[in-house]
Amino acid sequence: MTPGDELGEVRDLLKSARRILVLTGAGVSAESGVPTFRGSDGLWKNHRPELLATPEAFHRDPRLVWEWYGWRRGIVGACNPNAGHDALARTTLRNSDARIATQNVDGLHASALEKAAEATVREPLPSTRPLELHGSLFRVRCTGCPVTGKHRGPIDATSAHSLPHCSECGALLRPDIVWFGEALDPQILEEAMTLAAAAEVCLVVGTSSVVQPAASLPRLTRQSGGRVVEVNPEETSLTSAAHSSLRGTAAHILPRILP
Ligand code: BJW
Ligand code: ZN
Repeated sequence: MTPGDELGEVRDLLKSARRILVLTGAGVSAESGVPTFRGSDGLWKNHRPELLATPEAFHRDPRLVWEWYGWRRGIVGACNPNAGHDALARTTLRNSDARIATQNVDGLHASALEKAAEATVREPLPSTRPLELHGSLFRVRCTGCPVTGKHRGPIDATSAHSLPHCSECGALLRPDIVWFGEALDPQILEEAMTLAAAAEVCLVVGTSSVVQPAASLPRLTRQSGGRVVEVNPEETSLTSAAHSSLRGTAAHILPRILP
């Protein structure tokens, strides 16, 4: 089959399917200017995950961890959704049985959805909200009480005192992000697993598919008889288990395959 035939086949599949789960990773935001994690230009090339993205790292040196997340907020805050986010947003607005589950913490799917909803004068249903499996760069939670909330401002990491603190109990706030060794929000994970098992198609975009439990979602679709389609310029850990692998970038391929 030529790449053009495969593209057309996937387009037909997505046109006829109703229940679609889209699983995205850092690659979907790469063309917006957000760095990925693995690979030659990835964040983990120059930053050690065990010093920055674990609860132990935060306990040891909250200033260092907040400094890193403040830097990342600055990068992501200057980025906009790309044609891939936009195509996915239009699909989830049109089809209430299509849902995005993202490993990304950049909020770009939600921004694209807001933009698409404005363009159609259609209020997005709460059910179109992307499932943020690994949390958000722009939310915090308290280390001392159950407080959580939005937090978009710059981070002053010059001293332990200047870091964000809880207005309710005074304890240190932390990024509301799922670090290595931490459990995902059980409700969000449960919802993603249910959608994956029920999906006619799981469309997997821009993830190396090595981080669990997210990487197992497409396998649930496959086990229950659904199709798995991958969009990625590179081969990944999922490729051998995917029914189709479209080699190309998210911003190039997604507008060509989504109805
Ligand atoms: C393009 C493109 C373009 C480029 N278009 N594509 C052994 C030891 C220790 C732990 C484990 C272990 N084995 C398994 C584990 C568990 C661990 C895990 O999976 N580790 C693996 C790495 C081995 N998982 C966890 O710890 C998870 N929790 C857990 O398991 O809990 C269990 C538990 C249960 C009950 C109680 C307690 C615990 C949590 C995982 C959290 C992951 N967090 C991170 C960082 C924090 C977020 C942040 O700071 O931003 O999330 S890790 C990092 O990887 C980030 C990402 O969301 C995640 C996935 O990465 P992603 O998105 O796939 O990015 P890349 O860079 O890997 O890939 C980019 C892809 O895009 C590439 O394929 C490119 O080709 C492609 N691309 N340009 C399309 N233009
Ligand atoms: Zn508190």
